[in-house]
Amino acid sequence: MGNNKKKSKASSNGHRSRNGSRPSNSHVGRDHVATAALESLPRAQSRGRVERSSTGSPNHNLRTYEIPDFRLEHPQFSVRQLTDKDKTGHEHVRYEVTGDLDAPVPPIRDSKYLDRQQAIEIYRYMLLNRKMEIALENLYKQGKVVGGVYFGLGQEACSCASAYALDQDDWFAPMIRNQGSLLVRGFRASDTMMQYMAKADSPTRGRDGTSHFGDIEKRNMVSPISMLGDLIPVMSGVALGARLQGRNIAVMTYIGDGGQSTGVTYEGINFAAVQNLGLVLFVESNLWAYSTPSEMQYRCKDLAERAIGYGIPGVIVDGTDACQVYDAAHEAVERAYAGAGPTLIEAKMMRMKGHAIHDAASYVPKPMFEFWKKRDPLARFENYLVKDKKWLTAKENEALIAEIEEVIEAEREIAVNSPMPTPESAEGGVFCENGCHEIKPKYAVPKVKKGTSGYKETEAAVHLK
Ligand SMILES: Cc1ncc(C[n+]2csc(CCOP(=O)(O)OP(=O)(O)O)c2C)c(N)n1
Ligand SMILES: [Mg+2]
Repeated sequence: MGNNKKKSKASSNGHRSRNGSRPSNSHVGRDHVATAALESLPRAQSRGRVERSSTGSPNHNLRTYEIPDFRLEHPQFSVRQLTDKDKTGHEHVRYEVTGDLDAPVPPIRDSKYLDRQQAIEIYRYMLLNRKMEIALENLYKQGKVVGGVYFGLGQEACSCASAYALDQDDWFAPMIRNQGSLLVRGFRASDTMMQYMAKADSPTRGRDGTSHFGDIEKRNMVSPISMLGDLIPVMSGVALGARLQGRNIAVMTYIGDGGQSTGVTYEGINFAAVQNLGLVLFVESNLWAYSTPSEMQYRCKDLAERAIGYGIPGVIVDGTDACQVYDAAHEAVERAYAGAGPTLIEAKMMRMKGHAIHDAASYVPKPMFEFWKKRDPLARFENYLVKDKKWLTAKENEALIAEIEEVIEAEREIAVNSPMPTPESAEGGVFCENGCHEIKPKYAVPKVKKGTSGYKETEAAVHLK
């Protein structure tokens, strides 16, 4: 990050528009474009639509695909890496953004499914999510946090509206940006606060300072796994387990634009695709992975396009629009219940803080923050509910905000007043001990086919030996 600029050299990573500048129905100039509405394609969203070659004869080798894109705007800008040399000859890397950063903020797209009460409820969770994270930042600054703090600023619509689409029997697995999803699933703000403070009453009783806890009893939550992508096969396995117990459930998890390139991500989605498991995968396309811009992470234009390779539906939504997020999640959940397999939902938005509290994100070009600040999911949804739909009066909105502030203050008190764990408690509850909890089928006793007693040695079995 050099200020003593001499000469700027663009890296070979090029200058490419990211964040989906192509209008949803513009297929001009693309060789492989294709077709499919989410609901109408139960398995794969690619269809071999026969194209005509330039001579007019049908080209049977050319497939076409389509990725539905529900956004009402397609931001047109890109980030490139430059290297500056300072007076002493030292090289400094910085990023530059170019493009249309003055575009007007689009409206919220009306939901096909949400009614007034549900929309307000999602807004309430988003408010809780935002205010909880402000409280967490203050707790950190007061020295009350053990370790770091992660934020989902700018991603509250993605976390809250997605989890809101799940039924009680469904499962979810959050990542670091999804503290809002936990609130929707019934965790309290004080749970997350106490967790960061490693308090005795925290979900892990002080054994973990961040978010590594789950709940297999009430809220059907698999603990976050820090190795990026590893939750995906685990969640596919949860869906498979439920199916063996006679149920098609939805299992929702999240992966970042950086994390989605890991090998295990591919394996997990592929397994869910082949087995038709109800995985609902949100790709949180927030333009950064640590300090690496998305331009330097992958070559395809939109990450939803990767769904084509898996043979599953992929859709794009504006991750700052709670209605779009909810609708896509709801349709994916319905597909899961129908046993129609996984869905990949790319939610485009921006990580509005650094990776965690230690990271000031000074490498992010300021105009990018300004562009996305105008697209703040909470402010946009508030405006939609109060001014566009008139589902909340200004007074009701004020009262709701005041109520949330009171709730967060009470939760903060609970968290601060919880004691630190006693040293001797550290020896228990780390490994599963006899009788610590019962592991039993959640939905029903798995149906197993009774095998015949005779085992036939087939060629495959011999080969496996
Ligand atoms: C397999 C693996 N590689 C690297 C890391 C270290 N790491 C943790 S978070 C992160 C960046 C993640 O970026 P992204 O997936 O875009 O998610 P975001 O932080 O933007 O939500 C990295 C590289 C990890 N946890 N796991
Ligand atoms: Mg990211």
